[in-house]
Amino acid sequence: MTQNKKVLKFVDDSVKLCKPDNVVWIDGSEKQLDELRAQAEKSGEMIKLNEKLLPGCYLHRTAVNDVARVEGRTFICSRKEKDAGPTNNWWNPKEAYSKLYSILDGAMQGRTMYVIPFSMGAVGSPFAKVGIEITDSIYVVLNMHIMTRIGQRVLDSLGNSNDFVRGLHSKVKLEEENRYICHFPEDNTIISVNSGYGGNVLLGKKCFALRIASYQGKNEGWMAEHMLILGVQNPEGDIKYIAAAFPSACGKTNLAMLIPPKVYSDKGYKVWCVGDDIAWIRKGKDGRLYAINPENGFFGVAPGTNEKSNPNALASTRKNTIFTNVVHNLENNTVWWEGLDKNPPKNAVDWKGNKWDASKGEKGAHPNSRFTAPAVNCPCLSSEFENPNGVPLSAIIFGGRRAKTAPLVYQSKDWNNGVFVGSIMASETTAAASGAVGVVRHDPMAMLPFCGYNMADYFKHWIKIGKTIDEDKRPKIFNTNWFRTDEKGDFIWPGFGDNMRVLDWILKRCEGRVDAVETPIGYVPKTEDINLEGLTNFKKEDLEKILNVDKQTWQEEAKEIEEFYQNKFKDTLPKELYDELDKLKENLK
Ligand code: OXD
Ligand code: MN
Repeated sequence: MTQNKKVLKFVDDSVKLCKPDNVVWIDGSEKQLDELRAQAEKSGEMIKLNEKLLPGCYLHRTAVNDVARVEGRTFICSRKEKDAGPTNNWWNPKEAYSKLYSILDGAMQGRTMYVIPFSMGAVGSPFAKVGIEITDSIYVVLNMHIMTRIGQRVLDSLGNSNDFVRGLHSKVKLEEENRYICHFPEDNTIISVNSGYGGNVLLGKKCFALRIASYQGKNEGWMAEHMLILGVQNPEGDIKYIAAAFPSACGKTNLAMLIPPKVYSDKGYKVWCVGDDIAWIRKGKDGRLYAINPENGFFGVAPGTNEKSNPNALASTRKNTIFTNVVHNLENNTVWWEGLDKNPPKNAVDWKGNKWDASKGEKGAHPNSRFTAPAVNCPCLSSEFENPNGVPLSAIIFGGRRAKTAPLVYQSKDWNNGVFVGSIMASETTAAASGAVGVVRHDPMAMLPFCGYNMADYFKHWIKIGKTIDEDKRPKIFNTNWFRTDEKGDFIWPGFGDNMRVLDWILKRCEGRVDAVETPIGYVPKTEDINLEGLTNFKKEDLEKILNVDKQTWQEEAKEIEEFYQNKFKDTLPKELYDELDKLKENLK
């Protein structure tokens, strides 16, 4: 399929190491994919679902001990430890290669090795980057087909270039104690062993498009971010684009596919989805920042997705989708998860493969169960989705899941203050990564698990990018928090489609069409400027509550931030961020 000597050598070396029975190059043809689907069905790796109700859809179950990203076993293997920085696990590359090669030695005996050429970004886009993933999993091939652009056309676009990421994955024996997700940014290489969970094994996604790409972006002058991208169309037909960073399982997919409330849709507002998880951002010819979504599908969290919370996501999963670790509804050979509707199937199998009785109170779908759905299925997919030059950004939003502290929305004072706002992001942990859930942790720019190099240098890179853009062309930077709770622990803000009301304020601020209240942390809306029309059960007093910036709480937060900065980064942190912290402390006096 290719004459590229570097690609051929990578495959040859991997064959010598893993010793598969045979090697199959993925050309991207439907014929080949169909054969693989049939094979996976025959072996039980995937279950074919009801062709009438869910055409082209399959169900897969991972091993019970392999259901989320494993941050504790994810490594950045740079030559110098300081280049991985204080927030990453570091492993000396020599030792890491040696251990990984010993695990991979003969790991594919009796198996087939698949070679997947893939492109992150539309093939031929100036943003696009090529990868080759080698794997022994058909599930990985079929997911990569949905999540990226694969096949012969990718090899053709690569030509004889050496500019591709080498990804080597093997399930080996799915041993938890020998599970490693390793990145070698200086070698453009990723090795993942003993896992079959998407975030650990679809190497185009977190491993390449965030960890390796963030490192490439630092060296090449662009940014790889854990951000959704959406376009808000106003009644005149103008579309403004926003990128937003939220930690895993904090509603990026829901915001990216938002359906505006009636008061907005009646006037002609629409929201278009460009991406729900990753943005690659670079300066365009006109001096503004442009973003593409390097992916080609959605790897979304299933539980909680329903007709009300996210009808567009649900519609995206109605054909050619792979479901992982959800409930198998045997009544009609479809799928179900908690929060889909109030009617759990009576005759069903849970995510572990056991007969499931909903009335016993145990969850049927894993909280991190997923759908892998093609982007083209999405009813609100932006017409700019394939635009090789991306979309121009008017605003950037950072946000977390915070029961208290952060107001519904605030605007930073300028670019560096915005970088500060991103750097102090904190959020309650979710089921997307293994470990405790609901614990507040600092997660700068939602990149804590995904920055492929020293995070202090990453902050410097953000500051540097700001300097390269004229002030009037820089996107304005905001922070949102949909998750403030009342005394009973219930969410105060309705969220979902009603987040449009906040996006509306954000865009008005970008256009200088609305005033704001200056607080110690930034600009907060005047209550009358958040449109509450048509919102039942939500009072102006509730809005006042969630827009409130409590000085004492923020004084404590500032102490927290200082500790975080000092403990993690000490004097490696850019001076600009310490200056911003000083300003915040001063404002809070
Ligand atoms: C994801 C994640 O899958 O962040 O997008 O875990
Ligand atoms: Mn994510």
